[in-house]
Amino acid sequence: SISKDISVVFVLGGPGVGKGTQCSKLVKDHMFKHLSAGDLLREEQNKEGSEFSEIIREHIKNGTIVPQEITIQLLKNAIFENQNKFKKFLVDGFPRKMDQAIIFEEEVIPAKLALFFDCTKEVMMERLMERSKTSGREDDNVASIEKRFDTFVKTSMPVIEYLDNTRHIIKKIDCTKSVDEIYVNVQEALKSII
Ligand code: UP5
Ligand code: MG
Repeated sequence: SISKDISVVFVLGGPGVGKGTQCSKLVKDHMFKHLSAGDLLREEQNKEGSEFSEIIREHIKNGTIVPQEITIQLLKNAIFENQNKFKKFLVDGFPRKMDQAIIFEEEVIPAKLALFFDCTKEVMMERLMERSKTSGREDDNVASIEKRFDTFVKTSMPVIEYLDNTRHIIKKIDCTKSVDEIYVNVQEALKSII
């Protein structure tokens, strides 16, 4: 089972806002284990013989949310496998739908904090179009990006509001700035943990 001594931080925000970028910096400086839900899903999608490949591929291409039981199982396994080595976990890009938030905090572990990376759509689109030149990601094209934005606004913003108004664990960070300026604010927001 999952140890009660670990700290989980949710890292949330729209597509291309810079979740992965900031998590990589925290890993270098502060001994976090970084778990990106999207990366875990892409890895499962590419695993030979996975019964979930097709369903994951379809959801990622359409920018919709993979059924929560698949993602929660992947996260739970990854935390379990790493909890002897790490005490602090960055859960990046999750939860992004209400059912995921409720079930994860009930059945896996409640988060200590949640970062909300806030940015304009124009800036996020620009970052993703730049990344699309080299990322090889099947969802880095204008049609998929528009769908990811839609899902973020309709389905994921309510989770951020719940974590803010009901759980009181949201720290909002302006992510229109440079990577290093944002990182100063990220570390400040996490000072009770790092
Ligand atoms: N960049 C970063 N910060 C910058 C800055 N301050 N200034 C200038 N450039 C900056 O950054 C994106 C690009 O911007 C990079 O080129 C970076 O160098 C530059 P990155 O750090 O990669 O942004 P990130 O927020 O991680 O963007 P990502 O595309 O990964 O976010 P998404 O939330 O869209 O993608 P994710 O991988 O989390 O999810 C993909 C899909 O998986 C979802 O759409 C969904 O279909 C599925 N999914 C689920 O179904 N359930 C889940 O729980 C999670 C995912
Ligand atoms: Mg990412």
